[in-house]
Amino acid sequence: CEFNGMKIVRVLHNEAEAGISLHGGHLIWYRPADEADVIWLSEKAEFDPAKAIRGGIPVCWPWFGKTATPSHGFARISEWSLLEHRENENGVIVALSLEDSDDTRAIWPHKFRNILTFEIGRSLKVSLTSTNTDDSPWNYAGALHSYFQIQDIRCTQITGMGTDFLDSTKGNEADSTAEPLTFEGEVDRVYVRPQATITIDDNAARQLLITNHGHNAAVIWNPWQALSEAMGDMADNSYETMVCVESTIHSDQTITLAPGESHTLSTEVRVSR
Ligand code: TA6
Repeated sequence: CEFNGMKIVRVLHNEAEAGISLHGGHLIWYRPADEADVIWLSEKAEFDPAKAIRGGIPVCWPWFGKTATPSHGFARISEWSLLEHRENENGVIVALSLEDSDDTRAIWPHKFRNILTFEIGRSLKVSLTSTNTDDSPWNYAGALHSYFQIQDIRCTQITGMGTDFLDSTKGNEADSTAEPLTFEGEVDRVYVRPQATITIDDNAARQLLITNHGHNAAVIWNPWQALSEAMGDMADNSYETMVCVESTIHSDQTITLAPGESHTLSTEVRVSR
């Protein structure tokens, strides 16, 4: 169906509801039955085919950050195709695909196939399988750049990120913190040795358990007040109710795929009380 002029797949199941935009292969909401939203979507999000949607789960691929243009790669601003949708005993499975085209090869000169699978039920699992369909190896980085809905960033604690990180607000300077991680200002960090499961303690009201696979880093981001005010697609105080925790293949540690090889990056989230 349509949502703000975009084609989306809307999932309505007794275990959960979700919306997935074909623009970007972007999950824009996920709500398990009898739960508040798990994924944050900006109230000022722009649904423009040339831009990434602010919030949800953007797919950053085949690079992470501003190492090239467009920022965070082209996957999050590409039109994905619906491959299949079906039900199993846990909920609904939706799969999208994105393959190289003249447009993508003009930006990144390689052949590829990406399959993005969403498993929507009491938990949400997003898996991105990238395959080299070319005749020579290529490297890639990326992230499932999940924005999580929280009650109050000042009352949020995060564990499982590990201690060592590169600080993107200080030119990637190496630093470390003790756990749990709390927030008093802008945070933009690449944690280099995260645990497989990261926990967001949301104001002691609920925990979001995030389990990642196929990653080699976890990024955490909250823009805080000044940056939110500077962004046209975020309300001034909206940083208070969001935090990004990202299953990441870091640009310093790209993954190499030989012809025919595949790799899967995934993230799974479930609510615990
Ligand atoms: O993942 C953190 C980050 O790379 C930040 O540096 C910040 O810029 C954020 O992503 C959002 O990037 P975007 O290109 O969506 O504005």
